[in-house]
Amino acid sequence: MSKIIITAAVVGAEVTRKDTPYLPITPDEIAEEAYRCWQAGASIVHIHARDEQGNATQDRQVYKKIIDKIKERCDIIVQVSTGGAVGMTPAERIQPVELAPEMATLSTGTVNFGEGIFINALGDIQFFAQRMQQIGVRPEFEIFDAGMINNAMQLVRGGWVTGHLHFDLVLGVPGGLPATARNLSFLVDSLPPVATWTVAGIGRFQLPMALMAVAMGGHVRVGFEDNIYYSKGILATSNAQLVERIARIAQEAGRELATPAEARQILQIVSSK
Ligand code: KMH
Ligand code: ZN
Repeated sequence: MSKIIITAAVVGAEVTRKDTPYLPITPDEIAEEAYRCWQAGASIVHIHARDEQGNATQDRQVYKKIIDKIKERCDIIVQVSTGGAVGMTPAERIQPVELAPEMATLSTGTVNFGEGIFINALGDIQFFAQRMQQIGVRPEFEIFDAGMINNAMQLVRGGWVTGHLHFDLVLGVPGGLPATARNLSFLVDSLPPVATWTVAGIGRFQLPMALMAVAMGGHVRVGFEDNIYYSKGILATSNAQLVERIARIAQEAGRELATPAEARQILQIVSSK
């Protein structure tokens, strides 16, 4: 079986300190959490930024602080969010891409997102994709529902995205595709054969979806952005704890962990910064 890439989504935009006291918020805290996840076996860290009040921000300077502090500590691949939080404008959301990180997320469709609507109009998706292509940032397609794979392939056919294709199948968002084995299998079957994929199960579906990905040869995403619990009613005390568990299980199942350098090869990220 191929090596497995673990992505740690350490903060997100929605979780608050009221939900979990263990949420990293400041650049130092987020960088330290990324480092601990790297030590535990993660090779990608998916980051969002927070302002001093703990609210989601796409401010380029805050992202810069986080990225610089991560790079001081380890060689984990930094993947910035272009999703930001519901209600942000495309101009706000694109900011961290301008820092030329190795990767960024690219959501390819609009979806109900709990009480809100996560809006991704076609023109905006093309704008994000174009800027990533100009700057040399590898996109990870964020797929919240089946039609978003078609939208991603439309971007590929239109030349907005070139090179290796990598998908994050986000299952279990209220308003998106539910996290079931059948849905995961259906999405994976809908991808082009050359693509790589990871799965992000939301809430209590994080672990079962990750287990399926381990068995199916996919990659996994864990972390507080998607789930704050270690088990029913018991908060995880760090993102690293969630990484450690899936790293241990994956290795037991014969999936060696990809180092960041190996993940760069698998995802064909050319420039190692
Ligand atoms: N916070 C969500 C509305 C991404 O990072 O690209 C969008 C999100 C996706 O988190
Ligand atoms: Zn995110």
